[in-house]
Amino acid sequence: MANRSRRIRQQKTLFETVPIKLASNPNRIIAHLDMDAFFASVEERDRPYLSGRPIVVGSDPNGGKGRGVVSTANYLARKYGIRSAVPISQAWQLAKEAKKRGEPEVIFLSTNFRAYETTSERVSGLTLATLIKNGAPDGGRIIESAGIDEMYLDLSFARSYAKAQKIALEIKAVIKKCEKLTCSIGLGPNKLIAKIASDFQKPDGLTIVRFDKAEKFIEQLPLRSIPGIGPKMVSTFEKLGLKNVSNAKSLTIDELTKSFGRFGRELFGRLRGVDLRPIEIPLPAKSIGQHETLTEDTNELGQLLPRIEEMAEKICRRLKTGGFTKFRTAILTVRFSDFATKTRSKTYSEAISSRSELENWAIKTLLRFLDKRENKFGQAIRLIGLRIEHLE
Ligand code: TTP
Ligand code: MG
Repeated sequence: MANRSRRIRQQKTLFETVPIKLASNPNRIIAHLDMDAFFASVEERDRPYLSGRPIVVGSDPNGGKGRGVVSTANYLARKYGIRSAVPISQAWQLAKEAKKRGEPEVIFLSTNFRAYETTSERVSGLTLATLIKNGAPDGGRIIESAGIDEMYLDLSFARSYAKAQKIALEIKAVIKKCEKLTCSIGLGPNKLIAKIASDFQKPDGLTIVRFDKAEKFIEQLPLRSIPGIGPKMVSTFEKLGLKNVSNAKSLTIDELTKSFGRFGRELFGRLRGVDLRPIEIPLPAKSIGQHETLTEDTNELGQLLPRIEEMAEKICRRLKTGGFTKFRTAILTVRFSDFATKTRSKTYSEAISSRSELENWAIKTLLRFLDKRENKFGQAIRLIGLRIEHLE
């Protein structure tokens, strides 16, 4: 035992990568899902007459005098050099040149965020449903939204890359079938590797990089493709004579910290394919909540009432054992059988302590989800959750 701890201490000082690598969990499997040419794909899907044409979504090109930028271009328009953040006037010019060469004309469209947001919500619902169907813990920290068209998934519950791959393929198939959209997924031991992998074989790709291959995978990439390394950092590396990931690994943590401040330590790990960031679900600080997936989807009040009563009771008990007496905000979450999830909250002007008040509000709010007010199609409920915040 003594020998072993001396050996680890020695390695720690001799070889700085060891403590960082030891901290990684080899059983973690993380996926990053990113929709392909998202805004443009939604437009193409919703207007079938655009199918197969180069599409640019962004601000008004105004005959080449427009001042905004391109939000995104589909893959056909990208062939003309048009992509996100390119000035719309330049995109117009590139489109004009393509047309002169006799290539298909580019269609310019303005953004329609509502359509992208609702599509994004449905994609998240379909993904969550597929995960739960495959044995993921319902209500667990398994999905982190990372933007309108991307999310991280914790597939560690799959226990093997083979199973995780099967789940990823199923998610892709479900999204394709239900939303008529493609996405690309990366699987890896952490968020960093998964994110890079999802971009590796776009569109409609699936790239798997296992724990033991992560460092080699990162090594062959240009520095710019490591998330967190922007053009400014690349030029700092270049000034130090370091052109790629493999060169950059020659720097110690201290040297990286000197050049890049506090991010240096994180960077030391990233250059080695190590990333300890957890899947994060933005949870309100200092809150107490309960949720329950019902044994059977239902919209019968008689089945739901006891659940609410029980949750209110447990929450108020935990409020007291947590050293609080009152709360100001109550939140009810309802997940329907199609996985659409809705939340309603109430903030009291003065903090309250009453369990029956919490219960009454929750039941009154739940009733809205059982009739036409909040449930037009009479869907059954799959999960209910109750939470209190602003504890005093
Ligand atoms: P991305 O996922 O970066 O791009 P994308 O989905 O269009 O294409 P890819 O297949 O390469 O993933 O961004 C998602 C959406 O966010 C994109 O469709 C439009 C929007 N967006 C902007 O509005 N401006 C930008 O600069 C970028 C990068 C994206
Ligand atoms: Mg995308």
